[in-house]
Amino acid sequence: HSERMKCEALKDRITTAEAAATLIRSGMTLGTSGFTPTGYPKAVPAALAARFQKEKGCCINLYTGASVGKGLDGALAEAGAINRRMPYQTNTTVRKKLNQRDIRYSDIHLSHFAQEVRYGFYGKVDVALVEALEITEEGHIVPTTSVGASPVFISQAETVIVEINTRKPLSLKGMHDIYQPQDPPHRQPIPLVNPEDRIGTTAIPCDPTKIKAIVFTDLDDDPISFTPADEDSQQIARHLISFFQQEVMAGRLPEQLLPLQSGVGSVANAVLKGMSDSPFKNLVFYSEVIQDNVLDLLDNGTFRFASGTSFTLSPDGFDRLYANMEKYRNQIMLRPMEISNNPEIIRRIGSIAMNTAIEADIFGNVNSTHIMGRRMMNGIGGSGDFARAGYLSIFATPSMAKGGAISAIVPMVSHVDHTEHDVKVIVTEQGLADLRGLSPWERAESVIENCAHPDYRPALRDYLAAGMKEPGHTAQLMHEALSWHQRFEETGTMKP
Ligand code: 0RQ
Repeated sequence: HSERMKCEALKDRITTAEAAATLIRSGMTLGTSGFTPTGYPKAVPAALAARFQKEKGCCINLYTGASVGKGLDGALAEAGAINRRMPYQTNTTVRKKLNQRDIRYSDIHLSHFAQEVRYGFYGKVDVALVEALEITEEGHIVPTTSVGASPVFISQAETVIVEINTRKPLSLKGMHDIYQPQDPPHRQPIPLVNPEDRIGTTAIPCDPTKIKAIVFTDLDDDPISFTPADEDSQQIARHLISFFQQEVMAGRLPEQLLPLQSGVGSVANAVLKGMSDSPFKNLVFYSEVIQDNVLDLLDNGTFRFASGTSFTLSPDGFDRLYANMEKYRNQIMLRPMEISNNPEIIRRIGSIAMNTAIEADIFGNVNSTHIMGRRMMNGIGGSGDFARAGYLSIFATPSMAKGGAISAIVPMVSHVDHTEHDVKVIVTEQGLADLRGLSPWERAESVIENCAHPDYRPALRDYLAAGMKEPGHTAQLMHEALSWHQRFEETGTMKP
């Protein structure tokens, strides 16, 4: 154990997962490591969920970086033990329970979440539970395959529990860059000017007296698999690449573009994959998650550097990373999500934000979270951080869902995550609408003619024509705006 637990004073804190879990009691708020199903604690949550299964009626608030593995939020949700959940999730049991209003879920911009925990907006964090590669001589904590919100949980919590995961190779050490901003009104500019800049430490500072339990484990993260890109997604990627080429020709983007951000989901994956077939080389990626296709893009020279807050890799992807650490060490950096998603940095470096919409309306508002206005899918994640502050903010979606029964281009979105003021470009497999500088009715024409599926274009044109007969600025029909969603709920299709 001495190779990974270097702090002499903490030797007597090494214990079992069951004993460590007794430090977490009903009514507490637990802040854990993990951002996407990687780098989250596994042994203590399993012991905790088993205990809560037996002791009925126990409940905790669970805060994480973003989504985590099913052994953490899924197992606790199955035990009926989650009261509040923040700030993002993708687990099926959690999703079901929050849509039944059994779990109180607050869907928060990821860049806001970390600082607002520090401001005390969400109450006290009783226990921070984090996965680590090692504990240093000083008692500082070296994270594993994600950083997420661990620095803020560790700094705020009274009690820290560390799971040292021996399955994660020590060669990951040095890939992290931990920096925590000061609080207002004395906040200094974050000294990150280039995406490659190292501005912090390789371990998360921690007062060692707060570390009450250390558990050794060798449990694996949940395996992640990716769906291969379908034809629609590949078409979206082609539209985007030709848009970037036009922007370079027009002098609005440099030849190496600007740092790219890519969201989660199958469409976002396909877009990144499509960059491999583009003429662009030596690009920089400043985003949240480093997926398998980012390794591909680094290997084939499309990217020269990638910054994120987590490695969201398949088992093969991890094998590749670990086998080539000396190469990737100079090309990849993991940061706290408060930095990866920080609007100050995103605005400074001029990020090209590419995120996915569930639906978009003809005026440019985007819904990324709610199905039919009511049912929560995942959450806003970091899409809003990048969309508002980016140089360009792009939203992609296939033009139809559910075999054509749903148009992803609607008169009015059933929930708004990204407003028309933040959305610069909408792209579907049909084409791309560049909304910059357009009036509401010009935007509507562009979205209908470029992005909507031909099956739905006539009905959208009729809607716009009727709206234009009403007085006002935006051609919206109050009595019809959500009638497409209502029709779907009543008849199973949005088609008239
Ligand atoms: O339903 O699961 O029943 O098959 O929605 O749709 O096409 O598989 O989309 O995997 O790309 O995810 C926006 C959810 C897209 C994701 C979203 C149905 C469709 C399917 C999923 P099924 P796809 P993707 C930073 C960036 C927000 C967070 C974010 C997301 C399911 O990208 O969560 O961007 N984004 N974070 O059939 C009804 C419609 C629909 C619809 C699709 N219009 N109406 N159902 N579906 N369109 C990253 C982080 O923060 C970690």
